[in-house]
Amino acid sequence: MANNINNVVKDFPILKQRVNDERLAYLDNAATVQRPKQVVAALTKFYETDNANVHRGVHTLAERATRDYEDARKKVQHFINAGSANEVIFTKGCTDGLNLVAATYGEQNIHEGDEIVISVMEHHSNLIPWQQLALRKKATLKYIELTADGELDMADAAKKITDKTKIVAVTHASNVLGVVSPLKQLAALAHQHGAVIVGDGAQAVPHMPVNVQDLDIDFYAFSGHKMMSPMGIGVLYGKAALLRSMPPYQYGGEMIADVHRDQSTWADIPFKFEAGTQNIAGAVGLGAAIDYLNALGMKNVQAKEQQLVDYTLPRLLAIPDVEVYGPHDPAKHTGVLAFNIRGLHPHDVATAFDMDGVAIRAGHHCAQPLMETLGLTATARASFYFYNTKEDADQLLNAINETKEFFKIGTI
Ligand code: C6P
Repeated sequence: MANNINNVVKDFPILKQRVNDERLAYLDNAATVQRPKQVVAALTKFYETDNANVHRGVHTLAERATRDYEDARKKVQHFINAGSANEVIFTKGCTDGLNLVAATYGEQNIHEGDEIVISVMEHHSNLIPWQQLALRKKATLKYIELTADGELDMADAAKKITDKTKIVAVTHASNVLGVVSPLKQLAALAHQHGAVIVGDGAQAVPHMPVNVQDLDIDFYAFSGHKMMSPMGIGVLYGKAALLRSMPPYQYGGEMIADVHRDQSTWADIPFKFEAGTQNIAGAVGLGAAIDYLNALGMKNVQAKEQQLVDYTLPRLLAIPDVEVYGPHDPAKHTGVLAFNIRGLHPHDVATAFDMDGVAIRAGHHCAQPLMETLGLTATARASFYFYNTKEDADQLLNAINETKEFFKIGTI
């Protein structure tokens, strides 16, 4: 198991390849990260020795698969410091978890005239479920605005969250601006007004220590694939009392207590929310990814990414004709760096970078209301994970300068 954060690239064979005859600098980690050998090995072991359906069989493989799946749940519990493993629901991913809350808690508790408060920097996954719920219920959707620096405006939050607010749903870390929301303060504010708070942890859990009990958050969703698990597995954390009060999300096998011709009763949490055969191997892979992160230490993961931002952000800001979004102070920035080169479409920038072996993302990043707020249609975005190096950062900075030269930006 790797535990020296500066010597981890050896665990990621995919990073050693060349792309377009250049060294690969993989800087699209906000979209999805790469998997270490240890996670792939855990999946292989599961499929080669333990694979079976869970909770149903009494044979040895079924018992082993059930143990592996429930062990993964306990690993998630400890990783985010949930009070109990039954507050951890396995989902398809962050989007699925947020939709679950809107379709169950939201459907049950939002009525005409109620208010739902989100922020303008939300990813569509933490926006559309609330927008559509508000439309269905004739409720009002309100947006917390940003400060000039691109941070969540807490003064505006204090105005927008009122006694009419029933749900506050805010991202923990932005996938565009690279800012972290003061979720603990928001939770206190929401609770003062009798509202519940939902956190979108997609860009937070992989990158920093997260403690759901300390945040006093009611629901918190994230995806495994952004923290090295297979795709198609994610987690919804919810406080047990709230989860127990909610109707099921989907109906079918596994989520029932008793089924009769005319009526049925439901299993206790978390199973009430896990209808049908789940992504068992995905959960096992997520458990292995958590083992890997624990061996590194989440404080070290966060510190390593901060070093990369401390190095890259001032250099990015110093390049003429480059505009960087979000705070310019590296201490206020996660490893997500969104920028534009004057006169160039971000898609052309990303294509040009690919020729230099630099993988970044370009587009609206599933945050169109944020783009509208910033007066943009799209940005380029480089995003770090702990396995990135100063060499990757230099390759990014060189790609910017080369692309500017190629398109004669700043010379005409
Ligand atoms: N953002 C990005 O490149 P899923 O697709 O369910 O794993 O995650 C959705 C999601 C929710 N919230 C935030 C803050 C996110 O960043 C994402 C995924 C990717 O920015 C894909 S659009």
